[in-house]
Amino acid sequence: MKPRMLWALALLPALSGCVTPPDLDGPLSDNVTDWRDEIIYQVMTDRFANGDASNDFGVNLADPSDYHGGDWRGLQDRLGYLEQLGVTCLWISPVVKNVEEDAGFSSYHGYWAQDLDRPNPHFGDLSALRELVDAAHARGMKVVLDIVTNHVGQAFFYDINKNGQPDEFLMGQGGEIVPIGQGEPSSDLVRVTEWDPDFDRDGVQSWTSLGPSGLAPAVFVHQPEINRVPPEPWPLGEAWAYNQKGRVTVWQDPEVCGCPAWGCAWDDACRREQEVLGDFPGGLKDLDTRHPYVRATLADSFARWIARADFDGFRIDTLKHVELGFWDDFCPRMRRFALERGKRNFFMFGEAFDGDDNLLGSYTQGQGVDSVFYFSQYYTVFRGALLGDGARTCEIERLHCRRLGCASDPCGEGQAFPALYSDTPKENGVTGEDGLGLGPARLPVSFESNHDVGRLLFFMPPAWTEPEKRAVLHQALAYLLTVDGVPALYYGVEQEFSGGNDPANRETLWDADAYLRPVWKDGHWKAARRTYDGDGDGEDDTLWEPFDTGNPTFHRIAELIALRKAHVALRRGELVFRWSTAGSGGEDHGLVAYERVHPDERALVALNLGKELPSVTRAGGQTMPVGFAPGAVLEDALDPAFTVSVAASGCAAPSGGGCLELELPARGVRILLAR
Ligand SMILES: [Ca+2]
Ligand SMILES: [Ca+2]
Ligand SMILES: [Ca+2]
Ligand SMILES: [Ca+2]
Repeated sequence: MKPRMLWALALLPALSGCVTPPDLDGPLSDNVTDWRDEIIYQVMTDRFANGDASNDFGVNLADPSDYHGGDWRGLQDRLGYLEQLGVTCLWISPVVKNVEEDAGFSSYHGYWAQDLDRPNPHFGDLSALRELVDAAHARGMKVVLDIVTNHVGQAFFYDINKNGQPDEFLMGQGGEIVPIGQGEPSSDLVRVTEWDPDFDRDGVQSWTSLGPSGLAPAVFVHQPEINRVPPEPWPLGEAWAYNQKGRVTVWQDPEVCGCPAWGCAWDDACRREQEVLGDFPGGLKDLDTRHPYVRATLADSFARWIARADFDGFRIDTLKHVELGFWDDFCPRMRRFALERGKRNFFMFGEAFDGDDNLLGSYTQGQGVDSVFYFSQYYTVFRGALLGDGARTCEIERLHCRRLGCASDPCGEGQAFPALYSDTPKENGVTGEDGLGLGPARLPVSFESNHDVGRLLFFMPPAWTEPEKRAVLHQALAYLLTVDGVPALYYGVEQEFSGGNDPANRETLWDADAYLRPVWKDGHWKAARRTYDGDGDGEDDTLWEPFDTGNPTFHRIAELIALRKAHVALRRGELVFRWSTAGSGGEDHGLVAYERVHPDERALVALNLGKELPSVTRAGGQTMPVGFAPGAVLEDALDPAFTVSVAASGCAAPSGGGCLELELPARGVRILLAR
């Protein structure tokens, strides 16, 4: 049967229940003026809000690895909450039908695709999804869909011993097979699971009692009770659609590729081969994305989701596990599809879970993604500088040098920095308000946490008090919402969630238990509802409610977003560093300051990352050069009682600018605008 006929058949049952099937060729809405104006909010749909009990099958709130019941209807019901926070764009979990469960875990996160053309019934039907997107658009909010092109769920096993069954056994160096429990454990025996065997560049090999027996057959299974059935649409149910090389092992063992203990270089050929062709951990089967039929199927399936639900962009999973050439093919197809239906500025940002700007920057070249999820910033700024003692804030400036280029090293240790991120707009790519294309270097998607890393509060030292932790969280949010690019918040940060690594960082927003904290009472620890000072009397006596909108962090985020919306400099201004420190100690220890410069206005943001002492922009008798004219009075947008004047001398001022001596308390932040 021809692929196109199968697609048509696959669509029919999925559409039952819809009043009107969506017109896949009809016009789409055009919603985005300039992506730098947007504030993304990442929602894990299953954990955000439960608006429809009728889809609560397989739900177990007590188990963090099970479905909890959140759905598109619930999200739609809570759009007012998000509007109050101020976010302008939802990024929702993958919507496609998944394998239900695997090894005791469920697919509540949505990353275990089984059918790319049908919605995940836990989240609702197609009409519920379309209603959510339409309701968001009616409020001026955009919706970005999370997609995976690299792999599907655990759909098949490799029948290494060719007995037709999925097995787990021990195997010696010579290929000898010893069933579990019937052999002596020895160092040259390895445990093999046919669901998830280790990487073999020649393809996963089979063995029989007679010895090597060629490629291990990929055997699809039929377990409809957990929806573990061959993936759809065609050819995703065919073995040849997969690379069949087994699970990437290079992460666990630096010696696999003969690399040093700290790991392989980003462009090491052996590392790249494993990352691109290996199965993703958890037995997620790697698609042969080089095959033209596979490419066509992925492009057609995801384009149909744009048409069905009127999405405004894609967040693309596992970017570095797909060959670079794929993105040069896939992304232009999506841009063309959206543009032909009247949707300009369709935005695609990719996730390469890696702190190396060489690697991240490589994805911004050519005609691939419009932007990347800014992992190098996450490690350098949020996990590094903000949680540190304030030493070497020049590393923050260096981060931006790697992206945009710098003539000299801000740490004073030598060389110039070439820009590693492309500043060349894509053909038919996203533009600013003036219609001119925006290159990836202008659009990194910044985040302080996401569903794959622990919450920022989780990583803060236990010795810090609650107010100290909150101050650092607020510094992080101030940086996130005043730096250039596109900021992305992870749901729950506004409720001060503090979960650790997956799944603890995927708290259930509507569940009162997610708002508990341990308190010492009557001689032992008890779980009690968190409280805060809601009326300003100095006592933390306001009970923290689910979807709380009165707590200090919800309030601070709303304030920062309102500032970003009100000041074009904070959204679209050039980023110019004014102050950073290269060593520890001294009166300027811990200070970092940057200006956002726009033709219409400028803003100055200063943070003291030091945890003990106040710090001042003065070193060697020189103060901070700023772009504001001498005599200008600057006011702190977060604390209007604070003002400071720009001096005519005291530094090497830029043309038209002046000098500023600014003191900040430990963990302090100021956002200064001309009064
Ligand atoms: Ca539900
Ligand atoms: Ca077997
Ligand atoms: Ca791959
Ligand atoms: Ca109070």
